[in-house]
Amino acid sequence: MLLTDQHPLNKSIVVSVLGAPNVGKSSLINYLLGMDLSVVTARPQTTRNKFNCVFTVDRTEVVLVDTPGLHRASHEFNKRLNDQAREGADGVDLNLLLIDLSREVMKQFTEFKEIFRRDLSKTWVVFTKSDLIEGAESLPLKEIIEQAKLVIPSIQKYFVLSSLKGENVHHLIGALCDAATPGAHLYPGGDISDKNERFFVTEYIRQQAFELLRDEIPYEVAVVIEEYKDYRGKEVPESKLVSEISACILVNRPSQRAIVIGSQGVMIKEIGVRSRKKIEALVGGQVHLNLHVKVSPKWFNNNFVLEEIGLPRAQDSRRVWRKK
Ligand SMILES: Nc1nc2c(ncn2[C@@H]2O[C@H](COP(=O)(O)OP(=O)(O)OP(=O)(O)O)[C@@H](O)[C@H]2O)c(=O)[nH]1
Ligand SMILES: [Mg+2]
Repeated sequence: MLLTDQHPLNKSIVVSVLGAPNVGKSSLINYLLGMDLSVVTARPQTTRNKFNCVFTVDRTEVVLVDTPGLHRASHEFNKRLNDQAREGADGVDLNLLLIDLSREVMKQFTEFKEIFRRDLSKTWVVFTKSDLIEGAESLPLKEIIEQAKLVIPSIQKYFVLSSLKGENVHHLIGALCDAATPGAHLYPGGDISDKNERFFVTEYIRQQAFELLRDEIPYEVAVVIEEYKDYRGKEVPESKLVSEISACILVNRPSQRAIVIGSQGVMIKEIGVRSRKKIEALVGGQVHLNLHVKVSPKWFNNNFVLEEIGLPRAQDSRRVWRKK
């Protein structure tokens, strides 16, 4: 789109949000968006796909790219997560590298550099979870940043904030708006993401599975949509019904299927009730959600399933098992 199609004072910036798992990438994004769009849980490796989302301040559009946390990976599935993070930084104007203040700080820079395996373009460091550290602003962060620049030379400045409390986030917002350059908005029509509702439906179901299930089970769960009927703008069978959705929760082993269903179906019912609330808030109306559980042994090595859940082959992918 030509700039002349839009307001002449429009500005835009595309910003990746990078860092280790669980440092608060999605939480910061949700705070900036002012809504719970991205999935947040207390577990690491919650986010599995990179996606864009957008907020505007006056005439400035800020496009944020949420990414999975970069981590050491030997399994095919984890390699694909890391590749999503690397791709999330492709072609952006700026990278935000999030560093969790409640964990060892320098290690996060060195591990990031080692796993990211590329040179980062223009980077700002965002120290997160400042509410967990007493006197966070009096920490020797300038010195830490000087050391970090030896590892990642493209670091330009840093922020210290808490997405939980909203402390200091306005400094980051101001700086992002200042760094935006004149140009057309990439999402002029009011869209808030490059992913569609189906994607967020699977995310919200998986979020509940992450929160309600224990041990390794959440990591061996994937969600795929089987049927998605959207009645908006159509003649609807029931006046308030917006969509009818059937989704399948994939698990690795039969014993996990029994746990996800729960005694007399209580667990799957709870996952359904909780995720439906979030889905209804997203689509703005009543939703029928039909969930079931399927055993798909080693789905995390199955190229078809991985592609279905938006994780294409990574550069360092191995040959993976294919279903005949
Ligand atoms: N105390 C505190 N907790 C936070 C803050 N930001 C995030 N958290 C918590 O940290 C945990 C992880 O947050 P996420 O936003 O999911 O982290 P992430 O970096 O997106 O994690 P992955 O998607 O797994 O890579 C959640 O329990 C959040 O509530 C913060 O500013 N303060
Ligand atoms: Mg996340």
